[in-house]
Amino acid sequence: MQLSKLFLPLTKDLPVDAKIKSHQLMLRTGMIKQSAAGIYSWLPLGFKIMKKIESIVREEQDKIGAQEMLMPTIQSADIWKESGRYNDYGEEMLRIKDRQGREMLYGPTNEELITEIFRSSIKSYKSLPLMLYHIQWKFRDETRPRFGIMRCREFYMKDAYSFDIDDERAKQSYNKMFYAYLKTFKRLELQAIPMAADTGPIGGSLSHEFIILADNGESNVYADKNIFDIKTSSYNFTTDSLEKMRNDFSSFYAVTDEKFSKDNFEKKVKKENQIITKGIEVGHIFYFGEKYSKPLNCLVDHQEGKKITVKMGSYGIGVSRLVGAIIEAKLSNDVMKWPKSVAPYDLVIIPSINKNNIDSLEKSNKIYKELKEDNIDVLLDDVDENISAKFKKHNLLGIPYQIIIGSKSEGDKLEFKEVGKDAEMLDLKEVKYKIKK
Ligand code: 5CA
Repeated sequence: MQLSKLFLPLTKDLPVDAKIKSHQLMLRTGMIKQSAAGIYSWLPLGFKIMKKIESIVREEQDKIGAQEMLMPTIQSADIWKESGRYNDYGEEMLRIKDRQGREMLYGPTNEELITEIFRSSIKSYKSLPLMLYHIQWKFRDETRPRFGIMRCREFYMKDAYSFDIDDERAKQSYNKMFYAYLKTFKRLELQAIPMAADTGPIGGSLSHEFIILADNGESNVYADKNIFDIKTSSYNFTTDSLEKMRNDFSSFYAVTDEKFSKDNFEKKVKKENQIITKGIEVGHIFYFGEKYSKPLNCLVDHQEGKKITVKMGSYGIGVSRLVGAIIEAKLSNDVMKWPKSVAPYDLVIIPSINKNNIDSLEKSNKIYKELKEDNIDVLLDDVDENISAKFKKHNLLGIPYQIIIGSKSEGDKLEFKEVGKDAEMLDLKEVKYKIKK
């Protein structure tokens, strides 16, 4: 892509309510545009990054055997009345009437709808275990939408649902998701800590929030620092190993405000291991057994003609929130570096276009074509502005690798830089090797 053609409306004047660095960066680099309070359009740069995050989330769900589907954003109020949540959900739910006067709503989550789909299609225990997920927009009429897409009203979520015949097997499904979450966040180069959590309006007895440490996080975090040393790679996808993984995490104190007790913290965690900090919730998983399947009468035939109520869990990841969370974790001193797995481009070519360097754009164009032919997703900064303005802009865009075509790049050797590291002189073959590695 040539930067001169990219729809990238950079902003200099930030609204006063852009208080945290991710919100500011997303506006400055034209990733999003607010259309109403807590509702945003995703412009090409932001959308591309979010789609890459979504792909990683999807791949890790598929790997554990969850099946993707798509439910609508608009739901009928009827099933919510059956579960009893239509009243309980309160003002956070956006209620709508269609032209026939039927009560509808914009889904804040999908436990009811998925249970209805399951109960009308699955009759036998032989179809279990089953895990289904979709990645879809949600709406919650938050009282105070803030921090840009971090706490907004319309947001993009991966929500998965598990169906099992008994508690024990349901916990195995829970552990599989727990594992998939750790792997997902690792691929996003984030350190996410699972923490025992309250279940709120979703309900249930067992729940974990996945929290990323960040100064601007909304959650206060109290943890034993040893929890950061647990290596996900030391577990495998067997029932025993997954159970051990969850027990290992549970053996260390790690909670947010709702579960915090000063006495317990001081009793369980040695002074030198105590961490008190802030974090961002990027995922939340719940085991709630029969909370929805019972009122919605979701039964399967079991052996000897017995019918049993299915046991369910639900598992959310804030896909759009993750874009902001990654910025909070990776932006430092006004220099952004996207993790390679989700970077909007693999590499940017920055020519210094000025009178002394008329060849630089031509040379850049040649390199650009060659890299594209080799399937490297490259951005060419062909905008006519001075080099220091360009560097400033690219510090914010955060493309992890740069080729700078200026006085230093001579002959075959190109000035190549990985953001945050020293520049080196490489030929194009070496550049390709580095990018593809
Ligand atoms: N039904 C369950 C699991 S599928 C559920 O809705 N869980 S949740 O309420 O915890 O939301 C899941 C994830 O969505 C959260 O961990 C968070 O990352 C994201 N999320 C929740 N509310 C918002 C919001 N207002 N703005 C942006 N992301 C949000």
